[in-house]
Amino acid sequence: MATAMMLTVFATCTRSFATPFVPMAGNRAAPEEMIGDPEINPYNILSIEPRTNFDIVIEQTKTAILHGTQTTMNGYNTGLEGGAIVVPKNARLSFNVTNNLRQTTTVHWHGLKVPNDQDGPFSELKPGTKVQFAFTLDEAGTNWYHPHTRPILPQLNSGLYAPFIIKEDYDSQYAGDYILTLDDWTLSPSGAIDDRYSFGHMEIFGNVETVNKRTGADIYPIALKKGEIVKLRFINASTAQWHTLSLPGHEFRVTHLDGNPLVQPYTTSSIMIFAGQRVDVELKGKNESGTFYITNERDLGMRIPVVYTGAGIEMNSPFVPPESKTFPEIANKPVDFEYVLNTQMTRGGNRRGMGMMGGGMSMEWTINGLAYPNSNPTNLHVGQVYKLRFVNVDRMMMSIPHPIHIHGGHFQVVSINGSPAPREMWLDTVEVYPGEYVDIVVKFDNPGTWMMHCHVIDHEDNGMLTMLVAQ
Ligand SMILES: [Cu+2]
Repeated sequence: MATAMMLTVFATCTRSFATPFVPMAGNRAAPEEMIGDPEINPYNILSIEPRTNFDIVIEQTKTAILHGTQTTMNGYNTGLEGGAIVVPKNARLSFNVTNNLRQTTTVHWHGLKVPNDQDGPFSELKPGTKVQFAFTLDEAGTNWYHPHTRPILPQLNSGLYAPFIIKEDYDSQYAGDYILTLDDWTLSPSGAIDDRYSFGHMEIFGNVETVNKRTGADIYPIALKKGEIVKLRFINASTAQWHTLSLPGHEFRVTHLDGNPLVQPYTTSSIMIFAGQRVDVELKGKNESGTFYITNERDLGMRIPVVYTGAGIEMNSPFVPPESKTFPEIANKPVDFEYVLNTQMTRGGNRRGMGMMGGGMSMEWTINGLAYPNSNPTNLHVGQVYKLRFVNVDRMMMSIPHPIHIHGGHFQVVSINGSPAPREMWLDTVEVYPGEYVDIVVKFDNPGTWMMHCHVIDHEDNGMLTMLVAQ
């Protein structure tokens, strides 16, 4: 009872979020002279030739996120930095995956439109075993891959994620093409990943933030010349945290959301990226010298240096916007299925993370009042267009937007709180703010049982997951 009252008292207001974290000393930005050579950034994939075959080894690694410490983590080894995969579109791809961990895992290709049996969540990979995936992708874009073995939180939090880039022909015309995978970690002073996830500890918001698993002055710089345009591919691999990124004195031109090219690209001074989402932007050089920093709303080490290296040749954007593919008459189409997102107290259960409340009680996150595996699947027909509504009625303490992710393809965001979406937006993960609702339309081209879940992994692990069964 006391706990329930506390939750009510601390109910949050829409779009006004407390961001609790455990501050950690020694993680502040370093002076400018400590920035590395701007010409050296292994996450600049401009010169990386796309390949159709990859061997992926899942293994334990050690990384010095904090100076003088070693963080034991897990990772994908593909031979490219950070386990990256860079492939061409319209080619038959194959991936030979070996699990060298002592735990069972799965590989999910987030954002890729693949046949259901290649999607990954149901293909268990036991320790010491191998599995092969093969598929063809006809759309370029910035995606990523990560485990989907429930509970997902410990594996994703252990650093098990990597970028998956399908290159477009014109990407090679940029002056640079950078992958920037964002994450936050709860690290002890010795550098160990804090794996307790106890309620009140609030692991979901870490105390160290990283770009490509590096923090502060260790983050690789982006080299830029006046007049040139570079492409920046942001991926949010955080299990819950969102990042609002800006670069003083500059604007971003957003070309892709969740890997999908925008019919109408737009210019903005800041981008917001929720767990699971990707945002591709163009950045044009305005100066010949100086260093600027892309930062987010916190001071936990996410500072990406943009280093000017002189005057370049004035460039025009190579980006080619696609034709509109919006479904006809979607604005007036009635809602086919509604999903009410909420939290509730429950007794017992094998809950982890934020779900643990003590006293035999735990929290669960629900869709239409039910937590997975009790949630009701939705039956759909392949090739038919459906309008889905997500209503976030969650008013509990620490209610945060639920980024709802659907496997198996992309959906179009039609409206937010009844107002038309600001532009034609195709996503695979859409944020639904507390007290708000979002309408999307989706059409499955491939049959199968597709997951739909919150990409705040604690919410997913504690119930906010259901199935869309396309037949
Ligand atoms: Cu959620």
